[in-house]
Amino acid sequence: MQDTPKGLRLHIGLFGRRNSGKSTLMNALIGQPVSIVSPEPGTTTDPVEKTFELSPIGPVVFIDTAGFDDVGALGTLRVQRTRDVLERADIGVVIVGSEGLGSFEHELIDALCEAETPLVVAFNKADLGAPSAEQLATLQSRDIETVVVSATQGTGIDRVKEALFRQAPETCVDEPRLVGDLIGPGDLVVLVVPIDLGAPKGRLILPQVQTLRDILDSDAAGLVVKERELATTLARMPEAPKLVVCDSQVVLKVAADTPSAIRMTTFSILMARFKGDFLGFAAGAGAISRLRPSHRVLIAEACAHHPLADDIGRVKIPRWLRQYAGGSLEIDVRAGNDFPEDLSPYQLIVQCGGCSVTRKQMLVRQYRAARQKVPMTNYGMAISVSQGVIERALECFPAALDAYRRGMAGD
Ligand SMILES: Nc1nc2c(ncn2[C@@H]2O[C@H](COP(=O)(O)OP(=O)(O)OP(=O)(O)O)[C@@H](O)[C@H]2O)c(=O)[nH]1
Ligand SMILES: [Mg+2]
Repeated sequence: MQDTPKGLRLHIGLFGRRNSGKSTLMNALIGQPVSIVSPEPGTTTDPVEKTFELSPIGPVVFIDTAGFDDVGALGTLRVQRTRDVLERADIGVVIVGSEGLGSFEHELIDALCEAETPLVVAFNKADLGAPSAEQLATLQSRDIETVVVSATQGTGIDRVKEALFRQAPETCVDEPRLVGDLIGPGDLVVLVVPIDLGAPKGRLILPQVQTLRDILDSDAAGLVVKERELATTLARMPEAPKLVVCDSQVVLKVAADTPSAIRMTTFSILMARFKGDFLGFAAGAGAISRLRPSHRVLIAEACAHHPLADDIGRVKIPRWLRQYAGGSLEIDVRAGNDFPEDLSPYQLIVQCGGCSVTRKQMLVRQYRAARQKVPMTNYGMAISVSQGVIERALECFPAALDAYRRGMAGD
């Protein structure tokens, strides 16, 4: 973290009236008493900056500021400093104290909105009383994210972090390569693409196209076959390919037809790495082995597609999971943005590949599951587990294989 130049870090400004609890909240977010706290209004005079590794965003700078309602000659100067921070913050947190939303908070919110700076409104001091439902609703109707916290009690702090992550620009999240780091110039990769009823007419699907593109970007060569032609194609090749990548639905056949000396994996596994926290998904796949009858599973689909008769998320995966658990499971399916706030009733979450969501959106979901200690995996990994080939498909990712095994053990 120390190597990241300060200018490249995301700057998160904390704003609000005097005594609203800005400094207490900053300390709670960081987990250290960096900023001075006191019951005396006007404790923070100059902006206090603290760099921090805010997982999973990465390095950020929190900036605590003087109260926006400060008065007097000195107070006016302090407010000016706070306005400077308001201008340079990448994200603003507006902290509302016991007085509720008033003209100062509205001024701050409007200034941030006008500058198109993403913001989160934190209703603090929840231990002293719940915020007004009407005020919460007003902000929500403006699409402003709200969080209820008690900075002194430490409740809701993770929600603030999750909200900050959601509000952070996409550009602050590094995107790993799809396959580029597994292959080199001149290598050959075989892609196995089943053309079944579920395949769209006349084209390939996005993960397949993206993988092909990454192969070309790596100055490598890609060969595309259906699963039926794989064995003869491999037998005909004078040199073994560097990697075989297949659709999860044919993973069993492809694992059988690919000699063990050749590395193989699935598009879903590559996408899990590209789109989310790969090790988290692998550990979640391990947790499938801990499913027992009557456990509750959430199937999360990122988009609201029209389900097919033998839909993967609604029919196939639930069926496999029930077989795995050896009895009936309670399975809830949620589509689109309907990802529950409270995940604690679930023993497992199985998320779709997420071709329609960004990496950041996926990481936010995984963060929410992780902080509630609910294992989360994705469709492709779940399928490879159900087919008994997950270990083979993770061989080229030793850290993920290790995470999977730890997930099985429940570590
Ligand atoms: N009950 C309760 N008190 C809180 C909470 N957060 C902060 N306080 C108290 O509110 C007072 C002000 O907290 P600060 O963090 O110094 O507030 P501030 O917004 O930084 O204030 P200035 O620096 O003066 O602008 C302190 O006495 C805190 O202990 C909370 O969640 N619940
Ligand atoms: Mg302060």
